[in-house]
Amino acid sequence: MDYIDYIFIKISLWVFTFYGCSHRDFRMFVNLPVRIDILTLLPELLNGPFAASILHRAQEKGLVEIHMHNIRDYATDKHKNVDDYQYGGGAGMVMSIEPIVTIIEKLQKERTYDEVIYMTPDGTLLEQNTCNDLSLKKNLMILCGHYKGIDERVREHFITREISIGSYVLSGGELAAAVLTDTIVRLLPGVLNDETSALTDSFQDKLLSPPVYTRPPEFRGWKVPKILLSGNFPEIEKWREKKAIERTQERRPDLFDE
Ligand code: 6GU
Repeated sequence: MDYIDYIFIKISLWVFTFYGCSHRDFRMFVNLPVRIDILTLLPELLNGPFAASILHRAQEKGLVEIHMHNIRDYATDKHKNVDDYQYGGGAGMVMSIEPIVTIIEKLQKERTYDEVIYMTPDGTLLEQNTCNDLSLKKNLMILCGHYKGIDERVREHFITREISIGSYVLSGGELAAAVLTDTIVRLLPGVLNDETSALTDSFQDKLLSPPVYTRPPEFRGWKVPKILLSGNFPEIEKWREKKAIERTQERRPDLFDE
């Protein structure tokens, strides 16, 4: 059944793309929840982020299913070991191949995965275009690394994408997986109340967002820019664009280079 779903989705995506429909239209049309399976040694680290706010609501609405799998449950020895010393010597443990492969293959028997993602500091730096791309997929598997990382053979034979969330080192891939999941889920149609709001995010058009204000119009003598109170929407749009460009030039000039 899942395989038939998959073929159906692939064919409809071609048809939609052919007729120039947006991917959001497509997602509305197939109306299937996105499934994200997270493989981790520390599921408790992820329960918090998924139990609140937008990620929680998206699950309640049936727009996304997030399934957590504890890699330790798939350890084969009686001590439930999931790591071992690295060949060749050196400090730090390496996550063993067997428990990880057992769970990946078990899941792959149940459905087809569009991507098997490994969260790692030496992966490709996460950018908005990757989030956009992943938000169009149906089944995603995310593997969180720990210690010195995972046995390289898992990466060679199972991983389709390796992602880092920045040039710094986290204790494990869990927080990075939470970041990645959030960036994907908020793009699914129906997740955000204001459907256009994800499209006007910083980065969606390679620009940072302009400054925003709300009431009161004056606080301790600090005034909201007059133009925003003018009701002149074409001029407001122009002002916002100018500010967005200024801000990008000032803070992230690299965004203009790409
Ligand atoms: Cl994905 N994992 C770890 N452990 N550290 C990171 C990271 C990922 N991205 C940036 N630093």
